Amino acid sequence: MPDALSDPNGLRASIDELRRGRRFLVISHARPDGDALGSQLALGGLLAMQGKEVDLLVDGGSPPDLRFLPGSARVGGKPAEARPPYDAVVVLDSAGLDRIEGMRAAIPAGARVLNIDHHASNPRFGAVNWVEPESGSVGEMIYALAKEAGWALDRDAATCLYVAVVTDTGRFMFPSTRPSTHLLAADLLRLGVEPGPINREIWGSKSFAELKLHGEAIRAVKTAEGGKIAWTKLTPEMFELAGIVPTESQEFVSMVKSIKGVEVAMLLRPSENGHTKLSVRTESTCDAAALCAHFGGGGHKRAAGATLKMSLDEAEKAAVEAARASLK
Ligand SMILES: [Mn+2]
Repeated sequence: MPDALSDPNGLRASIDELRRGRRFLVISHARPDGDALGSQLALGGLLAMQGKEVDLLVDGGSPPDLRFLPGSARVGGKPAEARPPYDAVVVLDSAGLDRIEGMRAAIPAGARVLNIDHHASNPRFGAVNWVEPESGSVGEMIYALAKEAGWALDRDAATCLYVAVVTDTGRFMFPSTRPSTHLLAADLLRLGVEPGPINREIWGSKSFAELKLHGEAIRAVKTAEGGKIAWTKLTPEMFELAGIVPTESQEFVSMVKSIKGVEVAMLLRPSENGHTKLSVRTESTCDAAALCAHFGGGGHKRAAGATLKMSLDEAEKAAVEAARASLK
């Protein structure tokens, strides 16, 4: 990798751990995104190719929109599907151990945890920790791990890593995109990855109902601070009108962020128990992770989230106030 790793010791310790063990459990965060599930499947494939036994688990299983990933049918969704003992449990793309939610029950008491992540706020909860906050995705870390260990990627693992990278870098558009990110993508394409069909699966597979929900969300956009802050909220009425429940919010908040001059873009939507989920995307003038930490959430500097224990309307007021305060 031409861009230096900030934690090369973490990488070496991770490889040692994976070389030494024979049986592994690999877990990614609940309701996995492309980076979480793609990294999980790629690492699972790499370990299997080294003759290791690997179980893959994620709370709730593979989400329907990522079932096009090769191997995704192998991912279990219930803790009872774990088959201990394991030499180590690998936790991926999780800013804290709580991010794996119900899958904590799958980790045997006293198990060695290997924590591989790219969130700056990661509290190093593992026995072995490899954290690279400069990395745009965990997918890039798994690629670096394969290179360093001398483990060859097959086409399926390459496809999973490509999905991890292309989603977590916002199609190579987030500031976390580095020269090494594009070199890695080039290498994955040489291994047979087809970007066209993948992009169609991820961004070109909306139902008409989802598109209608997007329309409603656009109609509801509001702005403040002369257009520097923009937000929208998805109400239960909108979901009813469209007849769906989206599993993912990245596209809605990116849409708000695409307005010229917007420095803080926010999406509010209902979550369980009458609480509200907040997603934030920002320019360099505002730290999204700090804004969300205010509500007990977290994430990256330009992309973060939180769950507010408030109604949609109360959360809207609180989030806009916090956005105002956080603008430098
Ligand atoms: Mn990630």
